[in-house]
Amino acid sequence: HKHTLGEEDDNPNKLIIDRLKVLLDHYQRMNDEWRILSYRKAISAIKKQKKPITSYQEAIEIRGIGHRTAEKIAEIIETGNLRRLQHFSKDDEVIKKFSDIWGVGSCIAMKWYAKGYRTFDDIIQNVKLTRVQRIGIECFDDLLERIPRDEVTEISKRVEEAACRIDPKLLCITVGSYLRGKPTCGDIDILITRNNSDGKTSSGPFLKLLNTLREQGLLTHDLTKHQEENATSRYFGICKLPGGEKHRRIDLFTVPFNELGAALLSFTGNDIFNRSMRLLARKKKMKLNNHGLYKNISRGRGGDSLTEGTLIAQRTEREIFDALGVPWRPPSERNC
Ligand code: DCP
Ligand code: MG
Ligand code: MN
Repeated sequence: HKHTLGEEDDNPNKLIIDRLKVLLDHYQRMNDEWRILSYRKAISAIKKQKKPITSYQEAIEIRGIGHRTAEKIAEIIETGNLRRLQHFSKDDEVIKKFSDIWGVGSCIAMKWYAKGYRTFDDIIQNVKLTRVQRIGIECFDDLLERIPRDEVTEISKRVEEAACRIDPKLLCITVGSYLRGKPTCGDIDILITRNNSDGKTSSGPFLKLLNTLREQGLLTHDLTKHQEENATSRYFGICKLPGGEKHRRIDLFTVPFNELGAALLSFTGNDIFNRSMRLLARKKKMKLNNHGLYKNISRGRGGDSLTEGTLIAQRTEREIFDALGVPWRPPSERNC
């Protein structure tokens, strides 16, 4: 439910409304249905008031405002603020910290919070964690840090050397923020493909590569489930340089050689640049994904494509830019 700006700025009770909205936001994060409803009702009742509310008594007389809300309104009138809000920001910090654990979303984080857990120790002692969540907690501090560019270069070199020893036709390209020239990276994203003029793909060597990197001790934890021979295109894991200090997130993708351009475009990012390219494709009745660019797409009301369309570009990024009618932009100019 949206309101025009003017409505709120003009309201004689703007301060009260603003403070109660902070409470509402908080309870929405906490999924506290009952309080969400009660604060929504209160806020909409106050918005209808033409005169400033100046006391507890005036507040309680408004339909939709109960005793507790009226007390809060009185505190806002008298002090200009609400003491409760200070506690809330601490609560939100806890939820934020929980949801920063790899494998924990905001839903789980709030569930834990609602059960009264406030620290990692609380969680470890009381929750049956998944394998991935345990890794997320174990490596928590390391994974919060960004990776210096030089270290990404060094890790990439080791992956590439191992790949080359397994199959000299494997091609490794470090993509993501690294390819866009960033001084630090959130993780290491490596695209792996194989020049398949001999008809072989990269999925066999990919599994071997993962095993080699595990044996070398470079890969320390797997975040993806056990790899099946035929579903091996994406690997999420954690790595550490021998003698290095920190665990780092690493993503490895293997793609068919003929799709390399589309894959490069997609995994180089950034995500905002990707979104704008895909939106442009959509406007031209095309579809762009990490496999290629397709034309003659008809879409349903929800925006889902109803037809497969015709593949028109996938081998190189330039082909895709050209087919979309977008001037070429090197990765360093895709930091939107
Ligand atoms: N990507 C995307 N949409 C997503 C996630 C990823 O389009 N929801 C693409 C664009 C990203 C690339 O994959 O640039 C790599 O994803 P990362 O999450 O690793 O993001 P970056 O490498 O860009 O940044 P960071 O330095 O945080 O890793
Ligand atoms: Mg990345
Ligand atoms: Mn990544």
